[in-house]
Amino acid sequence: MRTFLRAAALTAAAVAIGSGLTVAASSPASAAAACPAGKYCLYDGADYTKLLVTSDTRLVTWIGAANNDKVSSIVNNTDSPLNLFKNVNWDAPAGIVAPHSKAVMLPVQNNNVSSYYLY
Ligand SMILES: [Ca+2]
Repeated sequence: MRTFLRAAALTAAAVAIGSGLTVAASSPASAAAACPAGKYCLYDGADYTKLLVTSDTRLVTWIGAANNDKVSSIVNNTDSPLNLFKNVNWDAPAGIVAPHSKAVMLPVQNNNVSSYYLY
């Protein structure tokens, strides 16, 4: 019984250490810093977590089924504004993220991006 308890305690400690590392790696500062120079990054999380897209593609008429209506925060590390739209084919503007800046989607635009262009 005593041995079993010690093993359980060690396992719990290992899980706690693992969780701590995960939290540190996904903090807002490190996530934003992780978006490469010259690229934009789209995140599902409102705090620059849960990365969906890292790209420098200029014209995207459809974000794709896996990423549709999920974008909650954006890092734009390019030299151009990133123009976001609620519908496919750049219909219904949802905001513009200036070059070399980051933004969290307003509640009314949150989880509502379906297309975008960088220009
Ligand atoms: Ca989201």
